[in-house]
Amino acid sequence: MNKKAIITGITGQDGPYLADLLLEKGYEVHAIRRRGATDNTTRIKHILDHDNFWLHYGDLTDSSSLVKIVNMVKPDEVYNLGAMSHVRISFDIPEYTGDTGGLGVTRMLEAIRTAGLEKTCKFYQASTSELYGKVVETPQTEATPFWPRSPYGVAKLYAYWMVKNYRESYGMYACNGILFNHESPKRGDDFVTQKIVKAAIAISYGEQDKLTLGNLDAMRDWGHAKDYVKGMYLMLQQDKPVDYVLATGEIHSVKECCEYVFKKLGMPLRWEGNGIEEKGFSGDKLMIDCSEDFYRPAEVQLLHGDSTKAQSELNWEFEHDFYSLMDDMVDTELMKHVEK
Ligand code: NAP
Ligand code: G4F
Repeated sequence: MNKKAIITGITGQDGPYLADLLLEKGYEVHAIRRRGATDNTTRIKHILDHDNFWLHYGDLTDSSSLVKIVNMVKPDEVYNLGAMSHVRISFDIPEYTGDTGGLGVTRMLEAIRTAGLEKTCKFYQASTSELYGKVVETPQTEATPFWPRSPYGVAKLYAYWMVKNYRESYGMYACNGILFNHESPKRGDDFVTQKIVKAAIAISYGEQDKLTLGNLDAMRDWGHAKDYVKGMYLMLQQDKPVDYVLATGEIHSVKECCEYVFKKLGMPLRWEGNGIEEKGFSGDKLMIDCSEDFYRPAEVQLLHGDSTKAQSELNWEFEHDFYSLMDDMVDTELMKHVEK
């Protein structure tokens, strides 16, 4: 019998990569999508007709839909990737962010329990390095204390503890993957790496004048989503549920990301000014400036992960470093431009 998995967040970045991986492994994949006024299945077009892939309408804010789907599918594994995942926007919609990313996890765990599957169904929670927020030690490991700095981070902290609580209270195989930033050609347009890639290409084609960003000095540990979904899968294939950090251990600033991408497109950058006044030029042309609009009320300045535990206990490996990640994103976006 094929294993059955439910994935929430199938229309986002990670969902499609995880679905590809599980389908390759012979799983029957049931994915939950929200109804949208516009088509939100662009990233899963290639698997919509796959014999082992099913889409169900549901919502993490709607218990009845989750209960119905879990009861019908009776999954072996649930990967809970659904959330309002944009940190800055979580300050604009804090209540909804908590409802989806926090309470949504409890709803999903309860759906599994009420279906009587708590001893057989394994649960993966998409936890995050945003839990570390105002970091108290560097690099961050599974033992580093948390200090979230946004409604998003706080919602995910509640979810993190609910997962632990269901593990301790009901003996559920439930674990948190504490994932550092991971990107890909499927990354949403309003996250910084994709925003930089798309703007730099549009500027190089004369379709956009300049790029406006927020905190250029923020540092992130950026990996490739394709590598990270393999870690999610591995976390559910062990004898015991354990929480793991996934990270590359390599950090770069937003400014370095701009420098690499613009240089790759033949527009090397030089910088003038500081803070909000800092500007990036190529030759004499203004390419990048900054605006308060893209800062957060509380910034997370540095995230730097240590994934030694996942590497040694799960044999998790990542193929992509920062440069090959950015190359993949730029090359894919360039190809789309050529095909337009
Ligand atoms: P993403 O691209 O923003 O995708 C989020 C997904 O959640 C989308 O499919 C979205 O559906 C769905 N969703 C939002 N609200 C929902 C609701 N109320 N009910 C059901 N589904 C809902 O995020 P991602 O980058 O793939 O990340 C996947 C998960 O990992 C998220 O939980 C994120 O917080 C977490 N995470 C991400 C990173 C990272 O660097 N990418 C790092 C750590 C943790 P729509 O298309 O309908 O909006
Ligand atoms: O790409 P970002 O929006 O990602 P952020 O805030 O680190 O969050 C992502 O990673 C988390 C894991 O650590 C996930 F949990 C979360 O769901 C999401 O996937 O911003 C990266 C950095 C930030 O410091 C931000 O202040 O880039 C800085 N930045 C500078 N200018 C900008 C911009 N970010 C965005 N989105 N847009 C800008 O114009």
